[in-house]
Amino acid sequence: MKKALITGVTGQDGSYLAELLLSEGYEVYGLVRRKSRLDFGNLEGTEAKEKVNFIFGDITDMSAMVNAVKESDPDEVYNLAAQSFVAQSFREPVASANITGVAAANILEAIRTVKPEAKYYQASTSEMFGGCIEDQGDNFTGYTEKSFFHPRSPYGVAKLYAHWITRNYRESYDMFACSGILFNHESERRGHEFVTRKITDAAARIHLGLLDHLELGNMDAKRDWGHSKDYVRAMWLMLRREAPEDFVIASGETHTVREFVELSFKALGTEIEWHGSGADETGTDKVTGKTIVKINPKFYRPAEVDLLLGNAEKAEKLLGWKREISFSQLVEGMVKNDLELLKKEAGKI
Ligand code: NAP
Ligand code: F7E
Repeated sequence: MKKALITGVTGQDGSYLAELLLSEGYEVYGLVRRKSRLDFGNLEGTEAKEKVNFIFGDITDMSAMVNAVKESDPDEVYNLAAQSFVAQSFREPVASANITGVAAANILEAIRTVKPEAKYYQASTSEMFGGCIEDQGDNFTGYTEKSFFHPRSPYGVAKLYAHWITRNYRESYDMFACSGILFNHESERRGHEFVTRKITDAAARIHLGLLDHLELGNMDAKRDWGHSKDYVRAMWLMLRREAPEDFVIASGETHTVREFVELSFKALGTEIEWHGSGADETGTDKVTGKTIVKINPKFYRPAEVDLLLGNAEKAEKLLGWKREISFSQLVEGMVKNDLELLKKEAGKI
């Protein structure tokens, strides 16, 4: 029986990855932070929670990571733990650097000293590319493993450190250490602070009469969105290879935040009409004329990632990876899930 250690097991990806590895017959160990209130995040209420062996520790603590590797004796280590919210990284640049960046070295060093033959996966990100239109030039067909990096947030800068230290351990110590450069991926388990879940939750609330309108920042930003379930499969496939290599994982489509809003409301039978531009833009319900979307500049970022589009050709060829959940299925699934959750909640009251 193979053994895997997952940091960030309570998060969106960590919970789906734990379920995938358990279904593949792995013994799964999950690193959990000590909190004042015991909380297993996205694993709460799942069958996986009963099967995962939890180890308490913080990835910023080197000794905790040595203990975690000793206790789990893993064949594979997936480092998914991070301060993963880009907007927050502008408010907490140093904490983000320590958790999202430098802590990767704690884990790599723990593996090197305790179990150097263990395979390591680093959760790298499309944020490292930065998405500047000027960088992309004409005939841009998407970022690949060979594209250059230009991170536009403290989060992106921190992730770039983790990305390079992973490559450095591979080249210096011949360790199986690789990175998946994953583009945005969402799901019914996405945190409510991210734009997709904020939109699907608000659309469901507005539909049920629980919220007046939704407030957003930059609706022109474009993202390459996929489903987390498809993306965690790619992580596992990367560690099944004979030799470590980095891979871009993306859907190959890009959509604006505005399109995500339109599709979310459409899933509930509401068509939106847009008026004005910039901070004055509003979205109204085509039938009732009521304003249901407004701009609030407080959600703008000091530096924005304008357009993300990935090219996952290498992963498709060498890993046999293909996404199975389309953009419209992703949006509809998230909206329906939020509607059900809110109805259940209302039933309880
Ligand atoms: P997420 O839902 O925010 O989960 C982050 C996880 O990290 C949580 O389990 C959190 O634990 C844990 N964590 C945070 N700080 C920690 C610390 N100091 N010590 C130990 N654990 C800590 O993130 P996600 O969306 O699943 O993403 C997984 C990874 O992929 C992250 O590294 C993210 O940066 C990266 N990534 C995500 C995307 C995406 O679009 N989702 C794209 C590219 C890369 P708590 O439950 O205690 O908070
Ligand atoms: O923002 C715009 C915002 O916070 C997406 C993380 O998983 O993916 C994620 O980072 C876009 C940005 O995700 C609001 O300005 C407009 O352009 O959902 P987000 P993100 O920043 O792309 C990458 C790949 C990761 O690695 C990260 O860990 O939406 N936007 N209005 C808004 N964003 C938010 N959050 N809230 C708004 O009201």
